[in-house]
Amino acid sequence: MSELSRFPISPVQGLLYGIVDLGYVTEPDLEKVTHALLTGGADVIQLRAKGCETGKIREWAGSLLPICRRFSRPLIVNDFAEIAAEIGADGVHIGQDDGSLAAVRAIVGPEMIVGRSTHSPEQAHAAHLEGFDYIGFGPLFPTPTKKGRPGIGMVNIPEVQSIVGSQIPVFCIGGIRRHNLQEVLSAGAKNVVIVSDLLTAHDVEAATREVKAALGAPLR
Ligand code: TZP
Ligand code: MG
Repeated sequence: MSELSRFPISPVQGLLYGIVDLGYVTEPDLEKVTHALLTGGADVIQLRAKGCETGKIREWAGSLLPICRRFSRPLIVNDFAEIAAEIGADGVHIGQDDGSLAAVRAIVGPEMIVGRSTHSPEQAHAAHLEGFDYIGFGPLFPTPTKKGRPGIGMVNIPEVQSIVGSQIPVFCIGGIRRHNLQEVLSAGAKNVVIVSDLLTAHDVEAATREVKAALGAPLR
C-alpha cells in the first residue's frame, strides 16, 4: 500500500466495509445496526442516506461517530463532504459524478479518507492516479440497493486488484451476498462491501461474523 494512503487499516485485504443504508434501516435502529455490524467485525462503516434531509444526515452521522470510535473503526459519510468535515468524521465517499478529489479536499482537508466509486478498470486506475484513498469497484451484479445499474461482472477484478489493489484498498461491491461470496473471492476480490444481505439478515451481527470468517481475519 502506498505510504501516501490515509487508509488506517493494514494490510488491506480481508476487509469488510459495512454500509448503514437508510434504504434498509429505519432511524430508530441506526445505532443498534451500526453496533451489530461492528460487533460482527465490520472494518469500516459508511452512512448512506440517499434523498434524506442533510440536517438529519448530520445528526445521524454525529450519533454513529462515537460508536465507530469505540470500536476504533472509521466512519465514512456518503456524498456530503461538508457534513464529514463538520462532525469530524473519518472520511467521505463520492461517486463518479460528484466532482474532483481536489474539490473534496478543499472542504475536508488533507487528512480525511476520501473514497471513490468506480465502475470500470479505467475509472479504477484514474481514481488511484488522482489520489483517492480507496475505491469501490462495481456493481459486480445488478442490485436493488442501486437500481437501474448493469452488473460489470467479475472478469476485471484480478487486474484492478493487482494494479490498484497493491496501492490502495479495492472494495468489490454490488450484489455480493453470503451465498456468492466464495465465488467473488475466487474471482480475485480481497475486500468487499455488503449492504442488503447484512442489513436484511435476521441477525445482523451473526451474518457479519460469517462474512468476516469467510474473508479471513486480517492481521492488524
Ligand atoms: N454502489 C455500487 S453497488 C452499491 C453501491 C452503493 C450497492 C451495494 O449494495 P448491495 O445490497 O450489497 O448489493
Ligand atoms: Mg454520490
